[in-house]
Amino acid sequence: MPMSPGYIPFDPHPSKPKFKPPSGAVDAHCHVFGPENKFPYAAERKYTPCDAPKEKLFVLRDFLGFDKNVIVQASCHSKDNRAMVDALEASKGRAKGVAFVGEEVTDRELKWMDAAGVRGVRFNFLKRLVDFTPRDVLNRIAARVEKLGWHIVVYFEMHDLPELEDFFTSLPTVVVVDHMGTPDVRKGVDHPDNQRFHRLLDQHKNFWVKATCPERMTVAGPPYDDVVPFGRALVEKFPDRVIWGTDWPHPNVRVAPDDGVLVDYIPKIAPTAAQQQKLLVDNPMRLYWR
Ligand code: 0GY
Repeated sequence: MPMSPGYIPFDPHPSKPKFKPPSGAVDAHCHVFGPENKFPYAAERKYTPCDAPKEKLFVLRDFLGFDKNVIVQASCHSKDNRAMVDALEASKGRAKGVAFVGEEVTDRELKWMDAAGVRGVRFNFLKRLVDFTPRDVLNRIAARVEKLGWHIVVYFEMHDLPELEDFFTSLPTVVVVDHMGTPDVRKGVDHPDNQRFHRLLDQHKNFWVKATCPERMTVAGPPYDDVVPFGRALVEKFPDRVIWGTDWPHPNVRVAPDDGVLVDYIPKIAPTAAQQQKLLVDNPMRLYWR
């Protein structure tokens, strides 16, 4: 089983951010891992994380000044969504979830997840994280989750967009793109690859985007100023379809980021109070707490 060597744990002591999120702010992309003795990691996983249980996520949420979380199923738990659902159930209505399922998932399991607060499934196209799933299988899953009113989160690398775009635009649900479509920041915002991604968002109003993960894309390092133009362009062009999250506990990053520094990045991409309100409250509430 291929494993990422030397998995880097999250920063246990993030700094207190200077930026205060508006009341009711949602961290709309984070994960829970384990604990392994209760929720073992999947045999087919491509990396083994350190435990990052719900209790630690909720402490971080409060420390950073957030009110709610959206917990995204990560590939190290594969299709076993129990740790994520357990966190939703413990959150007292303050967390919603995005699951990872195969077509063997039963209607009963989908109902169980829906009742717990799951509002979407994730289609992951990163070869280093998951094995290939045929499009017809994904189409059948899409048709089933559409009936529940769920959306589909897509995670891909921007250089793969040309071969994925037709499939994405054929999906019948709202489609939420992870991590700004993972642009190469060295190429700049105006590069044709990034402009193609903006065009996709422009032409398909069912597409949303997460202005997340400057720490994954940066070349310069913290405070991630080289990534600011990318997040800022999305907030300016698509103010009603953009959301933000920490990505805690940051699987597979080279250097564990300080979550306080990530929160202080928010006003750089969303400088006005109106933009911050949409990015952190109105948009995620419309998508997940409707
Ligand atoms: C992320 C990023 C990663 C991992 C996962 O599902 C996952 O394992 O999401 C990654 O390694 O890029 O979205 O948090």
